[in-house]
Amino acid sequence: MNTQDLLGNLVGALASGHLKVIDLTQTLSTEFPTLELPPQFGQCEPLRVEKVSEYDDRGPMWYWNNFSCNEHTGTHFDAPIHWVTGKDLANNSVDTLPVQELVGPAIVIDCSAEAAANPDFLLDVAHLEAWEAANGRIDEGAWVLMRTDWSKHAQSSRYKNMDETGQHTPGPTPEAVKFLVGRGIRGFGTETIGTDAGQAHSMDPPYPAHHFLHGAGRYGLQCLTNLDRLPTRGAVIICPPLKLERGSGSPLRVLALVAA
Ligand code: 23J
Ligand code: MN
Repeated sequence: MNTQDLLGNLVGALASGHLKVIDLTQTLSTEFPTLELPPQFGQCEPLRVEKVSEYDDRGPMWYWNNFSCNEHTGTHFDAPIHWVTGKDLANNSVDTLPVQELVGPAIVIDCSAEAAANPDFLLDVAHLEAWEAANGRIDEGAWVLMRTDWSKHAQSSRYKNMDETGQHTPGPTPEAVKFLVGRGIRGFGTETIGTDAGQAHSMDPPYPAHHFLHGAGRYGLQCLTNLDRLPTRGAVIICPPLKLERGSGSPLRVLALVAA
């Protein structure tokens, strides 16, 4: 195989528009909603921004800000070290994970109709088997993206959909996550605040997507958007988190390459 041709074809397809780049990232603002855990636990900080200068006395020719947030604020990546099940794996933090795995194929499981009808919708094994019957086997090394169109609620209270019992947002069943890990997927991405459903704290095990994905050294992506613009299969995503020392995750830009 001639590497120069491969990269030349890629550059040519990008330049000609035969390959489109789609942004799967939500704008990270100080208003962007963050995860709310039960009150006995530590909480996720939203983005904070403090201006240093804007072409003024503090910096006459430059504009810049200091910012801070949680590793899990906004559209973000989850590394295996985030969960106790992945704590002893090799290369389990964002600074050490293999970068080859940060560019790869993505498939989309469309749950948008089900999630619109039921905010507590759970993606189960039967749904995945029906997807495979229609589209072929889920590839080893694929990112599996759960489309719910929940990203469209990011500006409203429906994004978290809180009531006295917590968040009500869609996610996978424990069995569905085990099935996907068995297929050898690289990671699981959602349009909601977690890879887990809003009510996943009361599942067995609690937070099964985090439990099984990270225990198997697989990754998570959360708060994605524009999944309705991706094909069912055939997209390639690029999702490198920040290289934070021993980081459990990080906000990032997620891009998809799609044949036009
Ligand atoms: C910590 C505890 C529970 C959850 C999460 C974090 C996340 O969703 C996250 O952002 O990783 S469910
Ligand atoms: Mn996270």
